Amino acid sequence: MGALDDRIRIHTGDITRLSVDAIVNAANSSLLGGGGVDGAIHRAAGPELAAECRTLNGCETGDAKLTRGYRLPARYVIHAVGPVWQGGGLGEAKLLASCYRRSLEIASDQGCLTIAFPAISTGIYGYPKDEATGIAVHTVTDFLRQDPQLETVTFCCFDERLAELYRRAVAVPGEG
Ligand code: AR6
Repeated sequence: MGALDDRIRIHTGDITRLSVDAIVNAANSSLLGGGGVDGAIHRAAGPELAAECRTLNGCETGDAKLTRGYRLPARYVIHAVGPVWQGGGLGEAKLLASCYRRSLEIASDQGCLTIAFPAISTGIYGYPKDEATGIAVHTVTDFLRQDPQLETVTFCCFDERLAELYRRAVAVPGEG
């Protein structure tokens, strides 16, 4: 187990291209697909992914479920359901932290060494990006402190502006 700094990476690019043990999908509670990163993951994985998702009976907000990765370079997809931003007074922060934690627990239980996350809830679901990146970094950092197995957690950013927010959050891990 390396220092925490070595175990957190920030990558700018498309998460469907990453050769990690598991990529996390920003899904919705039906798990039946959608737009954004969910659409990209389903397109890259092929129709077998949707077929497996249909057997899972959906997923609660704040939780996550595992499937295989099919045609993706990643072996597994962990489908996490983040909250829709509704102003912050409806437990959004707790739900967002919970879906990061649940994804990490599932990855660890599955024996994954490497996992990559998109910025869950910050697209179609409207979560403010600076707050969401703080929560993501804080939750991942806490998890890595007590989990010796996971080697690297990658925050995969679609653009450089988001990557800069993660760099700041990693430099000053606040309360999230
Ligand atoms: N690789 C990495 N990041 C990406 C990619 C990609 N290929 N595509 C988009 N992003 P969103 P949400 C970023 O909207 O807000 C779907 O319809 C994007 O820039 O994908 O959790 C689901 O089915 C943003 O920073 O997810 C749900 O209904 C982040 O991924 C709903 O959207 C998340 O944006 C979930 O909304």
